[in-house]
Amino acid sequence: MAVGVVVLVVGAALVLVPWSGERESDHAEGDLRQLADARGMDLGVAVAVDPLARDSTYQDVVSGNYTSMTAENTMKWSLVQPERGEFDFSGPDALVDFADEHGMSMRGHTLTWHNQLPEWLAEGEWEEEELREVLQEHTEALLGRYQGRMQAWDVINEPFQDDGPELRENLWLEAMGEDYIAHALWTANAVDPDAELYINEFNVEGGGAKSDALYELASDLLERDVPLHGIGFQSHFLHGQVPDDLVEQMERFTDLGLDVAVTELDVRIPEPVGQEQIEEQGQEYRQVVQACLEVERCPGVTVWGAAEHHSWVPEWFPGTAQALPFDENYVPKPARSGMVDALSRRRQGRRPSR
Ligand code: 9MR
Repeated sequence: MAVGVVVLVVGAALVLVPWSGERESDHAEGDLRQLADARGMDLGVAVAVDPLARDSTYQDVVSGNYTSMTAENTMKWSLVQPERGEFDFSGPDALVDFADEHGMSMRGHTLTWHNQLPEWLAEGEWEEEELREVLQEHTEALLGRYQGRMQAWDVINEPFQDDGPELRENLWLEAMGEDYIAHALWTANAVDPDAELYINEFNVEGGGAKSDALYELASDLLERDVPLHGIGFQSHFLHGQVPDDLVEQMERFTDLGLDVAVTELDVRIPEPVGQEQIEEQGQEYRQVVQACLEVERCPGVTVWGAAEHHSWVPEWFPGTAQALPFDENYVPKPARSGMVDALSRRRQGRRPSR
């Protein structure tokens, strides 16, 4: 086997990657999209507007491997309503149209969050009633525009503090109190009654105090008949730290009657990234897809980006890289094969087709 060294430019860093000339034939090939469809599972990818408009390889990777798309940024508040009452739907329209043209489903991301808010909203001093009006207008405009075309919406994004069980002190909480969560879900449900409504969170995939707090919140909302349908396990993992008990953690929530989707999967590897870690990462992707297949109410897994050069990881976690199933040349990695492998395994008595 020819083993060389390829110099990759990852962000600002140079990374030496031992590269196997036969690596593709070493791993499971297969039509990822077809396999996911056959297993009744959504396999999604977060997409960005620019490469989707201009880069035909990007388009092929997205539509050739995945069954579903999430808007990585373009449906966020700062881009949709940059000034109060002024909406820009060019990006969201492009994504939703692409999904329709390619027979893909869409997850909407996101409605209430503390990040990527326009200045007028982030810096305003809001009384409860006025902020409710703002949320109502935005929900009607955004969710209303795509009503019937979105499978799911992340209505509540990252409601808890990064590492803690306390609710995050965002502007929604400050103006409306804890009930902003129920209120946003009711508002979204009234506008798009067909969409599955989610709370999407990170650092909850392996249990712990934050996960317990999310569990309490979800239980409380369901007891009050609030329209909450699913929990998103974001799943931004560090290589070597994919939780072993992912299935149990998901089932804790599905036992409440909720769906649990993996919504933002990536597995970042500390540099220098070698072939061994790339191979191990393949098993980690396999593990996550397999976990979703084992959990009856897991509708699917979404990876957070089409290829390395579109990943948020190198910029946000300097010193780590190669978190996705395709590299910066759109070459599929063992991570893709790991997903193929999980989807190809015969299992008994599994999911009814959707
Ligand atoms: O991937 C997104 C990146 O391009 C943006 O700069 C960033 C801004 O906060 O948001 C990223 O997406 C986040 C997602 O919306 C919510 N969960 C965490 C994701 C990674 O930061």
